[in-house]
Amino acid sequence: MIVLHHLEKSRSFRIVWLLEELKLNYGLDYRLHIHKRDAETFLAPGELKELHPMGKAPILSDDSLPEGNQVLAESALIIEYLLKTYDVRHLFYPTEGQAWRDYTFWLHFAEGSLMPPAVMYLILSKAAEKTPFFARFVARKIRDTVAKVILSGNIRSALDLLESSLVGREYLAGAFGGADIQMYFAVAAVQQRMGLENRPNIAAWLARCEERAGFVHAVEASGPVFG
Ligand SMILES: N[C@@H](CCC(=O)N[C@@H](CS)C(=O)NCC(=O)O)C(=O)O
Repeated sequence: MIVLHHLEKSRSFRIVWLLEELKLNYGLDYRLHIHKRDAETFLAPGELKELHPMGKAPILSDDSLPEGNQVLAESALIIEYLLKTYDVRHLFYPTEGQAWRDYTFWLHFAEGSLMPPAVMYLILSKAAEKTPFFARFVARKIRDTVAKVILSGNIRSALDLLESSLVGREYLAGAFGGADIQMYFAVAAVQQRMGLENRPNIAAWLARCEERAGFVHAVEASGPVFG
């Protein structure tokens, strides 16, 4: 049995979505365990640390793996594992050529290049909002300066690259697949916090992702992606 430990309103939504796509196409069954965030800190609850030393979601276990190695963390690994093991018709991942290079690039770009500045911006924003009133102006100034000097430039470059990569194509590696799932969360998070400015190809790609039955089922199963 596959068990997914999902943290509410988090990037582990990706894996719920992928599992729903696999369920629709292959009848793959899985159990979903939804963990609540700490109301005060918004962090993951301590119980995730009992499953994996990092204590972050997603965490997936599959009892068809060898004993002692049944627990997986990191969204990119989990996506690769699920596709290599269960997507036997290669519906969601290309295995060679430019399509494979595009798939692998975006699979890693999401966590390696786009999420770090996006999360940093989110943390600075949250810190500014939690700062006592008399010092909040200063905290916001720090956030805006860091955002202007480092974060916005990196995020803008990432969005520009994505926008141009989507010219004339519906999905990141040609056909819909694991790379779209991995990137969707990162891009939708940026859209939520900072907006996309005028990037019609990205907006159309996000909408295409959200229309998929697998995406809709994943939201039904796990709740809203953001909160
Ligand atoms: N690179 C990891 C990141 C995992 C991660 O940071 N997960 C977040 C979910 S958005 C988490 O569990 N945050 C709660 C916490 O850090 O306590 C992945 O892609 O799986």
